[in-house]
Order: sequence, then C-alpha cells, then structure tokens
Amino acid sequence: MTDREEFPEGFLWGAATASFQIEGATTADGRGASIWDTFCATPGKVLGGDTGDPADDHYHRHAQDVGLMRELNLGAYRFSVAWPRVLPEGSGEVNRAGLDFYDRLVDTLLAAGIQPWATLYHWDLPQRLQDAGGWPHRDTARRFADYAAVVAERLGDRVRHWMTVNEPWCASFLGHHLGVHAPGHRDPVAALAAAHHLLLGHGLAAEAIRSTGHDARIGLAHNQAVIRPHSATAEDVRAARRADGVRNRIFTDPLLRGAYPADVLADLAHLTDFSFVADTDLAAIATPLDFLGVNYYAPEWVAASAKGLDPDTVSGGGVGSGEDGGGGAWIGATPEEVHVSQGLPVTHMGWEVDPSGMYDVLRRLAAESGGIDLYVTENGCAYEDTVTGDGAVHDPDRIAYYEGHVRAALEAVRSGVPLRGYFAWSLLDNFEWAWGYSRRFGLVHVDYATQERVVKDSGRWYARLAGTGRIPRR
Ligand code: GCO
Repeated sequence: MTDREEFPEGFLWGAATASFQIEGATTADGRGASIWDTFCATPGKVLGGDTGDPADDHYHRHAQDVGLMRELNLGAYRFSVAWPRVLPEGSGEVNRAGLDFYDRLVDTLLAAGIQPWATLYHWDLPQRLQDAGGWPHRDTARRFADYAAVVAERLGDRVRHWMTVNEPWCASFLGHHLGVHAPGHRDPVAALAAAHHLLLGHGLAAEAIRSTGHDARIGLAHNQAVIRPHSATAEDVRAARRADGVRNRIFTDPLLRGAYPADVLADLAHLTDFSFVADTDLAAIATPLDFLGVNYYAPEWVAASAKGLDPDTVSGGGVGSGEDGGGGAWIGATPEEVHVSQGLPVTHMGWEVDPSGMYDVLRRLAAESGGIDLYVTENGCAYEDTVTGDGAVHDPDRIAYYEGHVRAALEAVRSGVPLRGYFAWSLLDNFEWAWGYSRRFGLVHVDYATQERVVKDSGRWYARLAGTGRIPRR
C-alpha cells in the first residue's frame, strides 16, 4: 500500500444507475408496466407528478452514455435490468426486444473496456405480479428466480458480476410500511413478509444464476445504516439497538448467519410471529455471497424520545440511511422513538454529511461478513446544479462530499477492510423516486428537456480519481 492518497492497484472504480431512473421508454418495444409506473400515475405520490418518462432516455442513448463512462475512466458500470422489459407480465413469455437492449448495452460496455455489473431488481416489479400479491406474496420470490434465470442465460456469458436485489429495506419498508415508495402501502406485517420474500428471492435467484453454469460472482446491494444513539443514556442506546435491528440486522443476519436475530424477533413479536418463514428459507437466503454491495449515504442518530430536544431537530423514526422515508415510525418503534439531526451540513436531500459513517459502515460489515469482498455499490449526493454561461456545472460541494467519503473508504482499506471497488451514485442526474427529477445526483448533468449531457466538475474530478487511483488534489 502506498501513501494515504492512493488506492491499491486494481481497485475498481465505477458508477451506478437503475433502469427506472434513467431508461425512459416506459412503453417501448413491449415493456410492461411496473409498480413505479403505477405509483407515478397515482396523484400526489411523486413530486411534480413526474414519471419514468423521459428520464435520461438512456434506452435510446446508451451508446452515448457509454462514451461518457469512458470519458470518466470508469472500469465498471452498475446498471439494473428492468424486469418488465424482459417479462412484461412478470412471468411467462419473454420479450426478446427487451432482452436485446441489455444485450446491446453489455456488448457496448465490453467494447469500451468497461465491466458490466448487473442488478436484477432495482424496484421495478412488474405490475401484473403486484396484482397477484407483490412481495408480501411468497410466489413473487419464485417468479424472481425464474426471471433471474432468463437474464443470466442470455447475458451470463459476458456479465460476471450480479447483484440480485438492490436495497431490500427500501423495497420492503419504504414501499409497504412508510408507503413513500411503490406500491405505497402502509402495512407493517406485509412489509416484514415482503422483506423476507425479497431475501428469499435473492437466495433462489442466486441458485438460478449459478445453475446456468456461467462464471458468476453474486452479491446483493444492501443500504446498511449507520445508526448512532443521540446520547449515551441507556434509553437512547436501547433505541439505537432496536433501530439497528430492524434497519440492518434483519437483513444481514439472515444473509450472513442464516437466522433472524432473536432481539429483532422479540421487538416485532407484537406484530408478527414470522410464520411466513418456511423451514428451508433461511438456508436458501444464506447461500454464500461472492461479495457484498454496500450503499451508503449518511449516518443517522436516534433517541428514545423527543423529550428535552429541540423540536426542529427531531423526526419520526424510519427515515433510513439517507432514504426519503419521510417520517413515521420505523418498524416496531415505540411511538416516542425519533431520529435526531445533529446540525451538520446537509445535501439537497437533507441528509447530513459525515464521511466518518463510511469508515464505520465498512469496518462493521467487514467484521460481520467473514472476509468476503466488499464493494461500495452506491455513494454520492444531491446538490442543486446549474449550467453556467460557459457550459459548465461547477459543483464544489459534490466534489467535497466525494473526496471526504472516498478518503474515509481508503482509511478503511488501509485498516484491512477487503473493499475492492467503489461505484459513485450516480453517473447521470436521474429520476429520484418520490422526489421526481428535482434532486440531481449525477456526475453528469442532464437537461431533461433537451437530453443534453454536461460532465460536471465533480465528473472531471472523479475521472482523475478513476484514472489514477489517487485522490486528486484540488
Ligand atoms: C437508493 C437507490 C437509488 C437512489 C439513491 C439516492 O439507494 O435509494 O439505490 O436508486 O436514487 O440512493 O437516493
């Protein structure tokens, strides 16, 4: 290892996106409807009534965007496959035109010397499967494995790295408990069943991918929260344990240990007896991971109650690690438990900027995951951007965010964490879920009216980092 500014030789630098957030073309070439198309069409659910069109029209502009990836010196590109493009009804007949798009994308990436890293589920469940019960319904896990097999059969000769599910916490709890993501339900028991079936779907899909016989390395992208007690009181420490259980360990324990944590089962006993878990499920979920993807944005602080705290600094539990949870109590929280902001600088999402959380999350997951490779599969920030008269986007805050978090990641690597790569979120400004197009995370600015792309100063900074493995001096 060289000095404190340089990553190890071979460290992988990439950028990440997701199908619904960038592709547009929501009805092109046989694509079926997803739950996010339905959610967007439901008045009041998405800011400004924004939808998945036009997004970045990536479906038609992928070759141009791969050119931008080359300009940024990316070694890898993390994208997601839209299930409803491949199986418009969620199961049954394959839409060849849908698969053909991903075929073209993969070939274009390989021709550019960029590794394709594919996420199979980044929240765009086919509506037809939602109509049949969605993730609270066990059969959806099996349909997911069938879909994974179709995609892996077609792309597995060229795609080596697979993430089955992106952020099961968001898909289950934001979608089924807080209701701020599709399908917009507020049913804690259904949310817990959805969380379980997303994990089961991961396990079954991993088996399906491996059964193709292609050389596959399989992981999952988990948004592990860094949850800190607001104070050292026993009550706040207990609140942090409880929040950590339902935010993190309810996923990492089944994945890494093959069991749900006893304290979480006890904390949730008033809601469910977990009878939706079948005898063979946890063995399937705990199938060995080849790597673990870590999506990290911001730490969060919790307290047992708002008593004595500045009311302007507290919000309902359940606002996970930087996700737009929007308040409400996290699963199983007492009515009093809250999140407490610390008055740190915030991004345009209102997420507090504290790079030490990156070091903490990597150290913790390295300790819990038994030495498997870790990749930061998402890290980035939203700030308000404008294209200046000289046709540039000057975004010093975003550069500062990346520099701080990449430096923290390097410190983790120097401490022995087996972090093998980092994917910036995101390559392009894109559809930020319930925030619509109002939040810009891209290294590249997108004018949604003209579809013009402009590489931001942060994109130029990242290109120097990705091209040298050294943290650029400013
Ligand atoms: C997530 C998703 C991304 C988001 C990004 C910013 O982590 O929520 O994977 O789709 O857009 O994280 O919120």
